[in-house]
Amino acid sequence: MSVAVTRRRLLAGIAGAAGLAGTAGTAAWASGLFSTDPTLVTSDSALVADAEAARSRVGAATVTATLTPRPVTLDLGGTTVQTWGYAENASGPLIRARAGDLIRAEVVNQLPVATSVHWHGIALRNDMDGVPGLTQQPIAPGGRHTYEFTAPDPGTYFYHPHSGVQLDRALYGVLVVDDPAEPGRYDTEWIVVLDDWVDGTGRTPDQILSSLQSMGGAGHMGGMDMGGMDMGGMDMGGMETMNSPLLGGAGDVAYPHYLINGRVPTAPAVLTAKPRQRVRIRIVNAASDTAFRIALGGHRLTVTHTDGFPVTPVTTDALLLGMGERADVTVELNDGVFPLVAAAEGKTGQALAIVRTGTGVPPTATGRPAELDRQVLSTGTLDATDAVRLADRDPDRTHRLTLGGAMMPYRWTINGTTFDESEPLLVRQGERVRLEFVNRTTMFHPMHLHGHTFAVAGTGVRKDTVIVLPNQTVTVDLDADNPGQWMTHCHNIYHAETGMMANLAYQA
Ligand SMILES: [Cu+2]
Repeated sequence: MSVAVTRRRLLAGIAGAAGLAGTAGTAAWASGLFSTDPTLVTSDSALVADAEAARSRVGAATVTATLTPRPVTLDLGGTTVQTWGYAENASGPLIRARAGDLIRAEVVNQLPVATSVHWHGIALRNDMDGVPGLTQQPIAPGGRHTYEFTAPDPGTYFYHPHSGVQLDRALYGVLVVDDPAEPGRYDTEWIVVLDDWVDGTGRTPDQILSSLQSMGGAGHMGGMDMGGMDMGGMDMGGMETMNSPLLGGAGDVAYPHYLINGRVPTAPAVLTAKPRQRVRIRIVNAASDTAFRIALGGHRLTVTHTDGFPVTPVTTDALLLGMGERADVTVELNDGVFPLVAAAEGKTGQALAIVRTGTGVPPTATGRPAELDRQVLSTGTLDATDAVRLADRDPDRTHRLTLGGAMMPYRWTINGTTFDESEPLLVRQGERVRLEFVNRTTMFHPMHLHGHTFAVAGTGVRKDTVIVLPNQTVTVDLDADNPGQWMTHCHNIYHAETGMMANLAYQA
């Protein structure tokens, strides 16, 4: 997800980049911060600082963290992998603050490549958004960078690099912003991080990206993976279709492992509580190419939040979460041992954790709770609570983002162009902006917007990442109240990296 630049802005940025010879080398960061385009609110604008000043709270606490992205050896549960991570476990360090707190995170880059940290879902100051080439310089190998921003809204968030396909390693962590007015209608809390895993099993995510591009998805026909080819270093064992009844084309990569909290299903994480306790489960889909269908055997899930923001609670058997989406659910626990399963939607395989409140036979690694095949809820159908509903207002401006692309050649586009050829989508501060995501492909795309939480048309549910199904349109509205330069992109990391990104650009 490195940012290339439009030709126009590249020309504007050359003067600024020239003085930075010797670092990073690519043209990718010759835009944005270094742009001399006077018509745009760049991340170093006084308007960005003004917005932060309005957000900051007198007497707020400061939460500090140090993130050291580095080569690590992880034990996924009998499977040991060499990878890159922020910690010695695949869930990453938890950062926890209260709404309004200042978060100060120092990043010490011990990777052999440049990196960055994006704070996914947070309506933060633009110059801390972590997009190399647009809001900052990349953090060079051996370099340091300090992120400092107010986290205004409570909720479940996460953070990860916005550099290449680094997210598909163990470079992510959860950021929980607690609500000072939390009603606390639960006894305990678990954090559940979902991931699709390949690194250290024979190929790196960068090699998968290369093979997708060079093979052009050979063997894929109309979004269907015919299997059998050497993709991702996996023996796919003959015919495999990556199609889902809920999503259509469900992914481009068959991963060897699916993880909950960094563990494979044969050595699952165990979550413990007492019978009849109410647990709040904060679920984060940190995967790069996999949506998950989640269920807890013997229970129903009451969804209370998605992407940090509250919804009218809905009880369901199972829940579908796309890449980059989060959901908070509450469950009143029965007495016994239960499987918490996240099935890789449209793929073969699943992630597992064990919920234990008493005695019982542990679930098997491949057991499939019946709840997975009952009622399955998609977060985009939830209703916003009145407290977070956007006021009724006609849009001042509408941008249509037509999503295009295919497996062969492996190239994903917005409005017919990859990001490096695209023009910014212009907005002005104070406007109500409508985005129409029009999907003309056979794949689903979880579309994410930085720095804002939009309202999905129809239900008003507030989200920063929304699934757009094949041949469907999802319309969202947002208040342009956070000046700067923001990415909107598919959160399939391979789609984003090969072009499915755009820049929502505030005009001065
Ligand atoms: Cu996509």
